[in-house]
Amino acid sequence: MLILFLQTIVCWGQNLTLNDLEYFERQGVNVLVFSNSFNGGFNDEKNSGIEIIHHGVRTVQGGAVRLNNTPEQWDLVPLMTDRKVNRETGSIEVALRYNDYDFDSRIVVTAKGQAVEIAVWLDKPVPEKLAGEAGLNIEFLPSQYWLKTYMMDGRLGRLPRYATSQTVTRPNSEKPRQFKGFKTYDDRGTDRFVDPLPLETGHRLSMATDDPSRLVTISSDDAELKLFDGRMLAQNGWFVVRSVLPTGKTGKVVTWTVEPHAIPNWIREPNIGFSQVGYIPEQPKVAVIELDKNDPVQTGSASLMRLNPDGTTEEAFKADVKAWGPYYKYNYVKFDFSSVKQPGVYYIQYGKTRTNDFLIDEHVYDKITDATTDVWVPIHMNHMYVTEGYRTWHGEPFKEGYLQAPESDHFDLHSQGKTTDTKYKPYELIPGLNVGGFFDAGDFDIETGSNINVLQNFIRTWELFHPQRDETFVSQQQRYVELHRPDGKPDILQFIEHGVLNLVAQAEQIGHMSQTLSNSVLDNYHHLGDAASITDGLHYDPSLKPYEVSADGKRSGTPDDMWAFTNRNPRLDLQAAGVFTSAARVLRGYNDALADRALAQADRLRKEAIALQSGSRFTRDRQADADNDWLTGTGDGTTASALRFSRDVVRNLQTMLDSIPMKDAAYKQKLRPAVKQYLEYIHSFDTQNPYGVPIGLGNWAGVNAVLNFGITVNYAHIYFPDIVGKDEVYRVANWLYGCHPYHNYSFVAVVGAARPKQVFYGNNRADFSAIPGNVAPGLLFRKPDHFENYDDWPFLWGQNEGTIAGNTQYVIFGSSLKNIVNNQ
Ligand SMILES: [Ca+2]
Ligand SMILES: [Ca+2]
Ligand SMILES: [Ca+2]
Repeated sequence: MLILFLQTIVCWGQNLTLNDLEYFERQGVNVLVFSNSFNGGFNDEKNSGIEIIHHGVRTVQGGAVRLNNTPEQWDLVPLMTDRKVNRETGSIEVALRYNDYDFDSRIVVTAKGQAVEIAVWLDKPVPEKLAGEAGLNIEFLPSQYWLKTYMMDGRLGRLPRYATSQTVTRPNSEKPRQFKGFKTYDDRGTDRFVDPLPLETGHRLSMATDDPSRLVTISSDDAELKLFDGRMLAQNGWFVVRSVLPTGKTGKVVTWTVEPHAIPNWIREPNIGFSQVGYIPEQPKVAVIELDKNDPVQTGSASLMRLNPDGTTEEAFKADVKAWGPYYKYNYVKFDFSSVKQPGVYYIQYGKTRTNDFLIDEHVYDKITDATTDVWVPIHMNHMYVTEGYRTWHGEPFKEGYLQAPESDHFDLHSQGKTTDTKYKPYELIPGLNVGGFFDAGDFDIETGSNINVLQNFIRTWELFHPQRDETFVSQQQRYVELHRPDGKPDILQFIEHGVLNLVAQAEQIGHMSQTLSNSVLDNYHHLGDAASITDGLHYDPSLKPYEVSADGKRSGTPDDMWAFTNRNPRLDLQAAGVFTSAARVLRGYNDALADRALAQADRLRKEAIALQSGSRFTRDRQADADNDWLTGTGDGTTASALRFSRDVVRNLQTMLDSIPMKDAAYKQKLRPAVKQYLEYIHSFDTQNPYGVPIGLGNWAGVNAVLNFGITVNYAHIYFPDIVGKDEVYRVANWLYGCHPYHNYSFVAVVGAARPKQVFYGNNRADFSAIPGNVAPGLLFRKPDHFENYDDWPFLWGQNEGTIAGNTQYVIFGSSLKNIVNNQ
């Protein structure tokens, strides 16, 4: 009792302190102050400002001066113009600015015992336009707070699972400007916007009074606290606590005391990383165990337990774990059970932590690409009705076709310049584009570059592996796709045909490749639901009033038609020419008419693109052309002998490996030094991080780089098994299927027998669901030392959105891995 008592005293005495990484820390609590800034536009805006990592989970973010009760993705964000760390006062000060309103503020965060004080300072009063709109906000992650209790000034309430609070409407003139002047909402001609009303108002708020791991108390004597539900406006909204800044005042205008509760002596449970898909008997099997830096158990042994078919459990193997060392905020040890080769069902036990079960079996990799090719890809076929059993995934989208985009500095990184580079006038219908193509990702545009990637990936898959798998019915004539209904045609050929149909139509109708076929208005860009209902299916007719439909029922005054962004990019045209040449080769004998159309456009685009860009970029673009037309042999591989730097090997080895089948033995021999260099590159990851793969630190997590790495390792092994041994090919599979930081779930939806991730940023994300076969970007890095992949909150695209380019790249990775495993 005495010892417990003393420990409690020690813990109560532990204060938040400013650490070397410039955030406030005590055991179980990290408070970050603009370690990550807002971006404005493309980057996810739910990743910035003042953030709290609470018992290992980043549950609070968005602390900043904001201009809305519940800011959406495209509401204005403050620009951080300065950040000062003052170690003497134990405080961090940031200067924030809204250029649109010439509005500056400062936020000073100071450690005060176990709490932080967050204060807003103004040198000039809030501008009149923002009076009553500018406020200090902070946001709480709904999936970690819903169904939990809160208390405001002694009044209790429960945070709702679904947004059901109240709203009012206000004149649009009162709404602060949104990103580039766009609007996230369709006001149906009312000229009013929706504003949520608070769930509660007062001066002392406790969030999650029923959960010590999530309990945060906020109090303010000088300002009123309001609690809002951001999901009233947007499904990806968070719970928001806000104090409106007073008008006409300067100096310290709002002061909050924020105290995140810390569970005494809290230690994060070990995360045992292993492959949820399982292992084949002969492969290396190493679990990576991620440990809290305060975890006293950094050594000891782990066991591999076997679940026998008679219901008994036995210890199959036991060994000491080996220390790897620290990597960012955690420590890592490894448990090597490679010696266990007996097929069976196993789990890992380390201390009190046991994993779910997994297989050791010859066939664990046999089905790793099926969900992606049979389910994810056909669901992303645009301009088709797509059905599966009793369920319709979507009707036929965009029946009204695509209009020529006018000049626009647009969203989603798109733009249209002053000229159209086409024979069409702005807003004129460009005929014939509503055919074929694939939805980009969690959104529904046809991103031309990504659609070219899809074709490259499927053409490579076809030419390397000739997969005859037929699980999908595709009728271009009926514009109808049915999953799990074989139609006698290999699905991959049908996907290639579908991709070519759109891209060739672009070349024929526009004269060159579009940048994108995308949404004209922001209010339908964030669409969640049936793709066929994004637009009304009627041609836009500006002579009609908004929302009016013509007497013949074919036109409407609603400006919802999609746009084609048509500024000419010869480099993109060259890429398309390359892929058209390859596609024609594949489609010959399957769809000769389409193969002829593709070849005709390839020849024309190539000639025109080269003529358009004489001069310095010519050589580079010829190389791009060769990269993409990878099997035609136009890339002569001369770069191989000129390789001097290892970064060239990393970048170019795949292209050179792909050229081997068309080359002589001497060419392959010339590649040997490059492959040896690549092996050094592979091994460099063994010391860079505990997982042995390239881990990205960008705002979009690094699965594409990991897949690229995996594909190159696989081909280096296929062509040079004496240099790159077979053991290397399992690195990326382990990472994808569960051996990674944060949690041990498979990053591929439904793949990973026992525990794939549950939620992804697919177009069904509002249902907290996934589209099978999706590959998550994975592990998102938040500065300065936190990796994250939410599995209860799908809405952060940098960690949970799958793309057509990435998911078809996964098909190549998976196909090549299966090929290596099954041809042993
Ligand atoms: Ca897009
Ligand atoms: Ca088929
Ligand atoms: Ca329309």
